[in-house]
Amino acid sequence: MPAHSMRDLHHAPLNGPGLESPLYLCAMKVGIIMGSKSDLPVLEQAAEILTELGVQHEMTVVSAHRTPDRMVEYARSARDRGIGVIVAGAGGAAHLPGMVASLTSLPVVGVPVKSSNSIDGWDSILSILQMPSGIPVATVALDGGRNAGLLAARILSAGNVALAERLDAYAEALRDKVMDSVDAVETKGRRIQQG
Ligand code: C2R
Repeated sequence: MPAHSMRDLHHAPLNGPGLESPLYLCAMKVGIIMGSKSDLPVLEQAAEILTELGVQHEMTVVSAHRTPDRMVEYARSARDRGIGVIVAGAGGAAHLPGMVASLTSLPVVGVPVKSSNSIDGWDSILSILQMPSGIPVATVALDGGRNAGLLAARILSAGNVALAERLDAYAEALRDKVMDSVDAVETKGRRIQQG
C-alpha cells in the first residue's frame, strides 16, 4: 500500500503530504472522490488542473451504494483531515455527491459521469443536479472533471490572494489562446476571399 493510501481513512494523514511545500499555494486541500475506478479518466482531470494551479489534493474511490460506511466516514472526517472542498464524481444513479453533501458542511462540487451503465449521462446529471432545498451540490457539465477542479480552486481562492492571482493568470492564458485563434481564422478568411 502506498505511504499515504486512503484505504483506511483512520490512518490517512491529517494535513496531507508536503503541506509546507512551496509548491502548494493553499493550506487546505481538495478531496476528489469517485464512485468507481471506471470514473478515473474524468476525475483525474480535476487532479491535473489542481496540480497545475499548485493546490494539494487527494483522490480515492468512495461509493454511496457499494461502500456506504466508508462514505459516511470520509464525509464526516474530511474537514478535520484538512479538506476545504470535495469534488465528487459518479455515473448512472449518482447518489454519491448529494449524500456526501448531506454528511458535511464543506462545499461539494458534483461531476456527472457518462458511465457504461448510464442512459446518455442524463441519469447522472439529474441525480446530481436536482438536489432538495437545503443540501446544495455545485454541479458541473457531464464529464466536466477539469471545470470541477477549477471551481474547487476558485472556492479556495476566496481567502487566498496567491491562488486568486494564479487563477487570473490561467484565465489570461486562455484569452491569449483564443486571440491567437482569432488571428488565424481571420487570416484564413481573407485568403479564401482573395481566391
Ligand atoms: P462500475 O464501472 O464500477 O460498474 O460503476 C460509478 O460512479 C460508475 O460511474 C459504474 C458507475 O456506477 C457509479 N456509482 C455510483 C455510486 N457508486 C458507484 N453512482 C454512488 O454511490 O452514487
